[in-house]
Amino acid sequence: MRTVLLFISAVALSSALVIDKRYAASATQLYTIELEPGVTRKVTEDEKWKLKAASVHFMDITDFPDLGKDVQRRAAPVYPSSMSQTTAVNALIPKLNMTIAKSNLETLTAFNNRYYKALTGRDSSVWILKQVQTLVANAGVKNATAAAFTHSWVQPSVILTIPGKTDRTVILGAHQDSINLDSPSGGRAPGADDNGSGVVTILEALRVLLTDSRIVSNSHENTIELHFYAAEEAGLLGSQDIFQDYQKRGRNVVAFLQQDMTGYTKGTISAGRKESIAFLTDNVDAGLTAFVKRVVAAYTTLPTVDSRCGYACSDHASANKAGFPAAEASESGIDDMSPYEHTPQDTVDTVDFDHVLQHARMTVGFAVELAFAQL
Ligand SMILES: *[C@@H]1O[C@H](CO)[C@@H](O)[C@H](O)[C@H]1NC(C)=O
Ligand SMILES: *[C@@H]1O[C@H](CO)[C@@H](O)[C@H](O)[C@H]1NC(C)=O
Ligand SMILES: CC(=O)N[C@H]1CO[C@H](CO)[C@@H](O)[C@@H]1O
Repeated sequence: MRTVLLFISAVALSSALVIDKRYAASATQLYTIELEPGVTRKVTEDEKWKLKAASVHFMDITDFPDLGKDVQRRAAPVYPSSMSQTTAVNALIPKLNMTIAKSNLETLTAFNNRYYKALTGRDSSVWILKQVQTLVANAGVKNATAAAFTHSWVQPSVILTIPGKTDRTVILGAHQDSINLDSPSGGRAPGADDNGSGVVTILEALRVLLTDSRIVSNSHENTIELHFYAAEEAGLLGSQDIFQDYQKRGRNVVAFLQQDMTGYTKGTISAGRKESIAFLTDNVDAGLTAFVKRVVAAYTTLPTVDSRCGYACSDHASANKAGFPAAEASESGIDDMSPYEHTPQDTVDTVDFDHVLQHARMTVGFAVELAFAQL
């Protein structure tokens, strides 16, 4: 019995050694985290995970101390007060197919975890990039670039750019990594809802968007980008790296919509509340958020609710800090969100694909309306 147990723990140990050693942190290495604008603390990696488990949100600004510094915040554009693409969007929405979204989510959750320092976290990123490249190639999109954005850790972010007539850029984002907070480096973290659901929502919206011949031929007004961020769970690392780069290059980002957790509805329903799409009201642009709510009213069958989650609770905080107008939409108000996030129980069977479909409808509406808007 004893030998068997030893054997099992040896197996567990070897499967935990999935960290690329170049990125392994020493137990005493200190990271600078920001808990509120200007409020920082130095912590070890272990202390980072303890704070996270206690639902304390932070940005790890160790490598990005200058994000948002001296930023020339441009006035956000005036977003459309009504929808002008209803014919096009209503033709696209019936093409959204949750069988494909579910199958993509099954593949994503099959990686042991999508931890940013793990080889499986790198492999899942490679898989996402391949999906995007295949969709773009199959649709014959002109001038699109789909590429890895590499960081100082092993998991790259993924960025797709479909240039329009102007450099004004509309971004749809989701984070691709997952984490098991009890065992970050090797623990099982399917991350179905958090936040595989956000990834498959925008992937399926992309597949359908690429059936709009105007977008395929680059005759839309504004440039469209899809971002799949690495290392969100470790303190918004991937999105900080990208938005620091965009800030330095003076990129003209006119709208950013982050979706983080788009498929868990049980919490809302069992609390006797109505299924809805929730919008954060803190660390976002109010005008853009109001516009996305109009998109929800026009193209989904759900009501919206307001929610708050404090500083740095997802990648919109990085865009906002860099001075770009950002909005964030999730499956429910903060109290009703998936209780399984960051655990091995965050699995595909807890995801309500009817709800994911509503997020995908919003995504298509948002992208097409803003692709053709004069901003
Ligand atoms: C959805 O996708 C699946 C898998 O590719 C396919 O078998 C099915 O026919 C599609 N459904 C519709 C309505 O297009
Ligand atoms: C697309 O690429 C072609 C040449 O490959 C170029 O002439 C055209 O200006 C590009 N269009 C955009 C919108 O970048
Ligand atoms: C809305 C939201 O942020 N959802 C989750 C997905 O990712 C981050 C990181 O885990 C979590 O903090 C969020 O709860």
